[in-house]
Amino acid sequence: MNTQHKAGIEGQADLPRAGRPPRIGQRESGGIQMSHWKTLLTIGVAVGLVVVLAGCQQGEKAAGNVRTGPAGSGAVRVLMEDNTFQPQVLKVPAGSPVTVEVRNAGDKSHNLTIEGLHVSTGAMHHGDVKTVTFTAPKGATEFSCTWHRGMVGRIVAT
Ligand SMILES: [Cu+2]
Repeated sequence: MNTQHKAGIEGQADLPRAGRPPRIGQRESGGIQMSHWKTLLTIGVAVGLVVVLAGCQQGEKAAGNVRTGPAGSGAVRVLMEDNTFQPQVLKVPAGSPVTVEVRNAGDKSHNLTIEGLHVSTGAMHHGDVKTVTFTAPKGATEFSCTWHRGMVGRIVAT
C-alpha cells in the first residue's frame, strides 16, 4: 500500500518535470489575468442584474393614490394594449386631483407609472382595472409602462 502510494506521488510529480516549466509560467500570468477578468465580469454581471431587477421591480408595486376597480363617470380612461396606451395623451386640468381609470385590455401584464409624480398602478394583468388619482402640474408629464420600452404616454395639464 505504501509503495503504491509513493509510486503514485512520484508518478504525478514526474509529470510536471517533463517539459512543463515554461508553460506553467505562461499559464500562471495568463491565469491571473483571466481570474481578474472573471472577477470583473462577475461583478459587472451582478451589478447589471441588480439594475435589471430594480428596473423590473419599478412598476411592480402600486405607488400613490391607487385602488383596484373602476372609476366613476367623468374619469379619464386609459386602455393598456400590447404594447401601447390608448390614448397616449391625457388632457387634464392642472393643479387639481385627476382620476384616471386604467384597464388592461392586453394579454400581457403592464403597469402605468408616472415617475415624475411617484405614481404607479403596479402590476396589472389581463382584464385588471385600477383607478389612480393624482394632481398633475401644468405642462407635460410622461408616463410609461416600465416593462415595455416605448410603451409611453403623456399627461398634458392645462
Ligand atoms: Cu407593458
